[in-house]
Amino acid sequence: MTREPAVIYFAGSIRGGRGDRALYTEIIRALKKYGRVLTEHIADEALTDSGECLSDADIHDRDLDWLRSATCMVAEVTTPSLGVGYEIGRAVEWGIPILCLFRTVSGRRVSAMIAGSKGVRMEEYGDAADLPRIFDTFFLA
Ligand code: 6IA
Repeated sequence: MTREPAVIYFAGSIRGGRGDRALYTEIIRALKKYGRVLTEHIADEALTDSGECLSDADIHDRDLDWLRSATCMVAEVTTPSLGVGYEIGRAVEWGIPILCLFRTVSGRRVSAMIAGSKGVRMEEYGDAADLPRIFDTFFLA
């Protein structure tokens, strides 16, 4: 049986902090093996408040439309982000499968509201080299 390519909503911190932006590029590259990524702009270096022409309300509504249309969500949660947490909550509510990626080396701990949610699959990793194994299990197992 052939498997349909996934429609992937990738979430990562924007106003929460851009320290992991380069890593988001690697994650998106690795995700493309499994399907279409709706949110490649998350890794865009040019994504700044000064360059954004949409209102906050337009961004919110557009992103939730994309999230609702996705077959799964992958969220990098090492850099804490209100927006990513909110998107995870909505995806849980809608029954969308969610993979959360967290880098243990950060010395941080993920919010209990994410780590403790039954709707979330949490995977800890060291660096991008660990992603193919995690993605194979999530998408192909
Ligand atoms: O609270 P945060 O900004 O860190 O939230 C990031 C999350 O919310 C991401 O996963 C995105 O899906 C969504 N999001 C938040 N802001 C934007 C945005 N521009 N464009 C697209 N998605 C967004 C906001 C203005 C920005 C250029 C600073």
